[in-house]
Amino acid sequence: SYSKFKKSEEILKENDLYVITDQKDNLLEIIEEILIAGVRIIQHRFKTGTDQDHLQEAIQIKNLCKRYNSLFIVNDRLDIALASNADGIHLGKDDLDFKTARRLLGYSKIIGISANNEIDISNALKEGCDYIGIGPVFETATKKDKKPIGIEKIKTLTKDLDIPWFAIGGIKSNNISYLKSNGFKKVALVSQLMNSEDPKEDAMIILKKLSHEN
Ligand code: TZP
Ligand code: MG
Repeated sequence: SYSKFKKSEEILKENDLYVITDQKDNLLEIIEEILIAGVRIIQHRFKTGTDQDHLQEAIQIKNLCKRYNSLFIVNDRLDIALASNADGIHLGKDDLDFKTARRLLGYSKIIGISANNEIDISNALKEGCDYIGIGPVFETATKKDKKPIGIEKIKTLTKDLDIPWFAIGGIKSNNISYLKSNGFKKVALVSQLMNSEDPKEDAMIILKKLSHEN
């Protein structure tokens, strides 16, 4: 049957740029700019504030994403993902386990996990995860506590991986060509767009660099 909406898995597969939010006064404006630029995957990352504020912001971003047929993924929090009717959740090491998330979210929602070694990846695949975030690739102020795993290690980890995976950590518009020349196709980033003076222009530049014509 025909639907004007793409399935979440298709959006994940077709898009190479995954943008994660930071806490900003003008966050909704930034998000709308990058949606206008063509970004189709947004993750809401909210680390400090009340649960009420967290959910309210999540619902606002979800509504924006819906207008632009974009995926809205919630970081860490299953309750916020459910309450905002997110398209999926991103789980790290300290978050609820995959099986519980799948049980509560169902099979129509996306579950992504963070991985930095072979065991993480094989567990994620066994559980039926929809995509993997791998990093940090480079050192990054956004996640100071994690040591970069580097390009060579990521190449080895992803050699036979056949679900979408996104490299993350210290990715900027000026190192995307380098990553691409090393076989990386998909990237996730925070600060490059969240701290940009012109998020729309910068998102367009990054999308262009990631595109196949480049
Ligand atoms: N996970 C691994 S590195 C990272 C996360 C959330 C932070 C990425 O932020 P930036 O600013 O794109 O380096
Ligand atoms: Mg997390």
